[in-house]
Amino acid sequence: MPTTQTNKGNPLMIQSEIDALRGKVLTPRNHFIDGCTIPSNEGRTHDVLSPIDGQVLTQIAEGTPCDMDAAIASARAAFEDGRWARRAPSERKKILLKLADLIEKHALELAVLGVRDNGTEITMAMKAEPMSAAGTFRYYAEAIDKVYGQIAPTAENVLGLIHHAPVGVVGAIVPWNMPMMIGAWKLAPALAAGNSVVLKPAESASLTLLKLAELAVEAGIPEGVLNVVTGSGRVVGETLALSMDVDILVFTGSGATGRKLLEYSARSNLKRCYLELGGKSPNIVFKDVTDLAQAAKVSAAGIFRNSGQICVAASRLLVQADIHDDFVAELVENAEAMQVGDPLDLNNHIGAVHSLSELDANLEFVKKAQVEGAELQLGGDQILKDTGGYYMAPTVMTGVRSTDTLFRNEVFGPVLAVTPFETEEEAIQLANSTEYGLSAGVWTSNLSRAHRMVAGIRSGVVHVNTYGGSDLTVPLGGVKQSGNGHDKSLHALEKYSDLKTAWIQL
Ligand code: TXE
Repeated sequence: MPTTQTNKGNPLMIQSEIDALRGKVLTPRNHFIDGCTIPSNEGRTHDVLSPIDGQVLTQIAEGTPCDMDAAIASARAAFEDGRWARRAPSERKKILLKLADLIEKHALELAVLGVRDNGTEITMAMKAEPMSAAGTFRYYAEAIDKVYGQIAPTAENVLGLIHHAPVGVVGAIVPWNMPMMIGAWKLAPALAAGNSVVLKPAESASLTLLKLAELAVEAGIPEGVLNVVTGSGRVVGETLALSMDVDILVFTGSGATGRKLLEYSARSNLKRCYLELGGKSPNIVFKDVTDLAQAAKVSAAGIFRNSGQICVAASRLLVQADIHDDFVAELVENAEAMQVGDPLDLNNHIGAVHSLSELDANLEFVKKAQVEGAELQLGGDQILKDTGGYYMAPTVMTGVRSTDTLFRNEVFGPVLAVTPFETEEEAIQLANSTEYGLSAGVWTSNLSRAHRMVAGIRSGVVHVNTYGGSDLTVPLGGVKQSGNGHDKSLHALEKYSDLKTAWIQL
């Protein structure tokens, strides 16, 4: 490959630079507590495997309850002495803007590090990880000195002031898909609002967030305000969630873990829990779609990019019966044109599945769907086995009924379930017949129908004549068992502050 090859969407990316970074030997990583890198108190580590080739990439500290308690104590001390919380918003803004600049300066290094850790194709990772994280820090930095309190319309002899007060210590637990982007969605508004944070990354994708914490201190965020503890969910995640000294929990991950967090909250200090728990998002194509070819192309990208490991992935295609066969054929053609392989090769459109267990689970879903009567139109198998990595072909299954496992359960892999429908009412009924409600898509040239669909679909976001690609200005959050609360937009700030009333007799 010529060393000057760049990616059109990301002119910053040059293959030779990516290749140089991918060869970098990674020393084992410690926790980041109180502004320092600190090993596990028992000295234990665990191997981090790269999904690119299944080889050991490095080791990270295997956290203990003691490590987590130290991080929480550090965050609590930082909050109580006001080293960050009591700084003027305009000062916090300056520091967070500097952090955004530092992330951007290290963007390629962070993107490659993240891809080696989690397998996302670099073309997506660059944009969705460091660049998106930098944008998120910038957004909340710029916002925070424009947030005013209120004066209540009281009688003349009293003054009712409504302040926004930081909540205290925020526990953030994030997953392995898009750790920087999702991490920044939590960290940026939490820090902007003056809180301290203890972050627990996924055990299999901690590296970029550890680097981010170092950059935060370099930018001027005081020690103890942002701590990162690595290790298993069952040990350090549970300790964080059960802590009496953590005021709120923010989480993205599975429904099963979300349930546990609510339980831990009830068993401890009733801390608020905001949960983003994935989805089984319907992407609905009507026969009056304006541009069938474009809809098929976007729909393929909506499920297959990042091997389907995106919470809002368009994993259920509901297509009006009259155009079912044509649309599926067009979509399959697009999927076939998407090249799967080494995620650090700019030529590839789809990288690796994150782990062997995720890959096995994906293949199991395909098998079960076949047993339940669905037809395999494309893919269905592991590919590129000789690389030692975890790769799966884009998979399209038709004839999936609303009672089938594949229709109802999140696969979190490159597996599309296709179901035909006849009428608008049936489309809405099918769209709403899972326990999830995170994202949806509607393709139609009928404006009235588009509005009716937006109103009828129970979901946090409904895309019309597109899928994905929304920016920071709009909230992202689920309804039903996809969770509660919102990341992104000014609304996210609401989670990270309490309303505090001062009632003053004049
Ligand atoms: O999730 P977990 P996993 C879905 C997706 C995927 C499935 C399993 O369907 O196939 O979940 O993925 C921490 N107390 N999503 O196992 O376990 C864990 O260490 C406290 C959708 O990776 O929920 C990690 O940091 N924390 C999703 C985080 O929770 C605990 C993204 C998420 O891991 C814990 C990821 C515990 N008891 C998976 N157990 C999305 N919404 O995008 C685990 N953790």
